[in-house]
Amino acid sequence: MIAETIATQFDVPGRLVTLRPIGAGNVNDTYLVILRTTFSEEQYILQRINRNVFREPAAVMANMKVVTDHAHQRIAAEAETADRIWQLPRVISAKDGGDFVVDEEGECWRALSMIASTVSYEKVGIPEHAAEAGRVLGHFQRIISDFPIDQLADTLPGFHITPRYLDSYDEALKEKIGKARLAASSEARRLSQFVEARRDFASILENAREAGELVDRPIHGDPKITNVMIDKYTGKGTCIVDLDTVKPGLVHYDIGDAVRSSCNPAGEEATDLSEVFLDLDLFEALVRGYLTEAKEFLTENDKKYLYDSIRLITFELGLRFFADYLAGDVYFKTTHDGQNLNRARVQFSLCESIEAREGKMRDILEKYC
Ligand code: GN1
Ligand code: MG
Repeated sequence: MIAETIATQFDVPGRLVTLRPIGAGNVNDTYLVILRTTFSEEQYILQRINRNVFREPAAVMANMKVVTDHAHQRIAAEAETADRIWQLPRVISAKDGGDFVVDEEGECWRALSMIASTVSYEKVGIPEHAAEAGRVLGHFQRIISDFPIDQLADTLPGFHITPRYLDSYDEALKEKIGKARLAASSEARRLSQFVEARRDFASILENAREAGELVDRPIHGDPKITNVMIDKYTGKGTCIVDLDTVKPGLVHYDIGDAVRSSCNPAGEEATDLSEVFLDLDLFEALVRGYLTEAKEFLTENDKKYLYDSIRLITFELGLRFFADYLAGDVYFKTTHDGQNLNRARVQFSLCESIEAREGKMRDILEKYC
């Protein structure tokens, strides 16, 4: 169903003026909706939840509701002493009172409040931005760290369990299309060797969890730099958006994802691999910002696995893109052929750069932990 028909079904005053696609998400479709009344303008964010990825949109929305309610209370309680106004979108109810609207085709739509006067970027160029990305993630994790995980549904089973992505990769290679795509490209074969050399490493966080060294907590799940909103006027981070992957998991998934996304100045869609690397200045800034908030809740065991989580989540995203390419581009949205293969090349290249900088990265982590 067209978004225009859905846009008027939420509890926002005014008449619909326009609606335009925004954001660069690889999963959901996102629009900015503008409505006007006689004396004001209202804007909100409308999203169609990708049912191919999120099989239970109702559970996603239930998680989002309870976590944002909790986070809003924590933000209010700390407001007096905070160095900025921290924000977080709230779920806007539908006119029928529900948390989302289901259209005739069974697609689920939700509305979220707009965090005005903020911007987000696809890449990080300066350490100040990386520091804000770290701070915003640390702040979010901290204010939800006391939320009981048994009240959160697992909305995406297997998410960030790296060995499971290896299984999907192996499955993809058994199919006709996977075999054909591998045979057709020497670059794909090079990437498959990259994967083979890291098979054992893929279980490092899951092994630590099984051994009881690491425990599940509420996590964001997708703290890539486009989800970090920066105040247009002050340059400070104000919030993290895209809360549909908030669920129980290891905080390491978030840390790894934030670093791989914020410390590669070339971004995820780079085509020239020589521009892809882990920038240590951006990394140091991100770690400094993150630990300002996270020092309070990270355990000694958590700290032990920080470097590995960065290497792992970068490898994992490369593997996810690569497996999706081999499976025929069925998960991540693409705009052109070979895009997922290229995205995989970028993440694997970044992973190599992270491996080459292990000593320096560990020193930086040590300095701020
Ligand atoms: C997807 O939809 P988006 O762009 O926020 C993906 C993340 C990846 C990211 C890479 C639910 O996030 O895990 O890191 O693409 N989200 C899901 O760009 O799979
Ligand atoms: Mg997302």
